Amino acid sequence: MVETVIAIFVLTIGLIGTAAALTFALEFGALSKNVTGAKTVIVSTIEEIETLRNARRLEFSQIANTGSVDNTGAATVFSGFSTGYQPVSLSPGEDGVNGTGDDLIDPGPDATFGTGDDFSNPGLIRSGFTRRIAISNISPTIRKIEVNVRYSAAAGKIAEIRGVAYLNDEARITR
Ligand SMILES: [Ca+2]
Repeated sequence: MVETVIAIFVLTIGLIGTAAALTFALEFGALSKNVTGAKTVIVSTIEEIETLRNARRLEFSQIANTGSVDNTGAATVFSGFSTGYQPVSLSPGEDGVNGTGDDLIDPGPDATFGTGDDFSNPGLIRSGFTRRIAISNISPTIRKIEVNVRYSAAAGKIAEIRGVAYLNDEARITR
C-alpha cells in the first residue's frame, strides 16, 4: 500500500515536471516566433528605405522623419516617416511607403485613395508589434536609420529589438 502511494507520488511529480517543461516549450516557441517576426520587421524596414533611395523613389534629402523632410527639387512630395512608436501596417497606404502617416488608410470600396469612402482601418494593423523609425543626420551625406520594434514576450511583457543601419546618398540603381 505504502509502495503504491509512493509510486503514484513519484509519477505525479514526474508528470508535473513534464507539464512544466511543455509549458516552457510552448511559451518559448511563441516568444521565438515573435522575436523572428520583430527581426523581420526591422530588416524589411531598413531594406525598403535602401530600395527607396536606390530606385530614386525618394531623394536622399527626403529620407527623414516627418518635420525634417526636404522636398526641394523632388519629383514627389513626401510627408516623412512617422515619429514615435506606431502600429505596423499590412499596407503602405497611398504613398506606397511603409512607416508613414497614411499606412492605415483604406481606400474603401472604390479602391481609390483620396476619395470620400476612404477610412482608417484598424484591420490593417499587424498585431503584436509596434515600430519606431528614427532617422538622424550623421553628416550631409550619411544618415543613421534606427528601427525599434516592440513585441509581445512571455507573461504578457513587452520586449524590444533595435536595428541600426547607415545610409549614404549614393543610389546604386539609376532610372
Ligand atoms: Ca505609407
